Amino acid sequence: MKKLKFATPLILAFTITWADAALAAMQTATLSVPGMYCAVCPITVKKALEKVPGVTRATASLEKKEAVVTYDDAKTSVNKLLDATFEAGYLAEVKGAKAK
Ligand SMILES: [Cu+2]
Repeated sequence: MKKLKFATPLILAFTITWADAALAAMQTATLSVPGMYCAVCPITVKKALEKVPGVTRATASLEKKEAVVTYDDAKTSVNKLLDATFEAGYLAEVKGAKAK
């Protein structure tokens, strides 16, 4: 599984510099998205997050008013995730981030 995730997207990074690639890791960030108020909101947020290059998985919960995003920190950052939700019309903030 891990090998599959790494193989395609990171080959270029590995080629350019090994050091950069070695620092790359899958991260999971939990974003608080208080502006979600109906059943469509989490879908909009999820789609916006999934469009960010480097994001491998995004889920959004109306109930919890949060989104959980798995991403490659060599390709994107929490700030870019927040930008993406903002562009979709939702202010978000980081609840927590951890290396996976
Ligand atoms: Cu809505």
